Amino acid sequence: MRKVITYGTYDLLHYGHVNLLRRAKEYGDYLIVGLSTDEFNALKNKKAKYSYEHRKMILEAIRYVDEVIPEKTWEQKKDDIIKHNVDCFVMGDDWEGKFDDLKEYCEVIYLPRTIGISTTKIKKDLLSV
Ligand code: C2G
Repeated sequence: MRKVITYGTYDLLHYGHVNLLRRAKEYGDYLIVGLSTDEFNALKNKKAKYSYEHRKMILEAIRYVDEVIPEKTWEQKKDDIIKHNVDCFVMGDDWEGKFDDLKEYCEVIYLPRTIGISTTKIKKDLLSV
């Protein structure tokens, strides 16, 4: 079984997120999402609308997602890849190059972001309704 992993906040889940998850799953048979905890989001200077538990519940309902694990630190990726026997690490290309150190442990793929949608844009658009 070929295992893929990706990480993110996945707040206010939108079609850009689903597009990423769908394409990430094409690199294997089993997709793990390292979901940023509320505490880790604070380290990323992000405040998610939905709690970790609610963001996890929503992600687990996505057909491409096989497992959700907590992302608590920047440094855990290498350990996750080894512990879960991951073959491929996938992120959107806004992270291009940032995780190349993981090439020592698995394939590293950066996929084009979906243009025109983001959680920030959703929040801004709703404010102007
Ligand atoms: N994404 C995308 N297209 C968009 C928006 C997001 O492809 N229009 C991708 C991002 O590139 C990322 C994933 O969807 O791969 C999740 O996005 P975020 O929830 O914004 O994740 P981020 O805050 O970038 O957290 O350790 C890594 C971090 O946890 C990544």
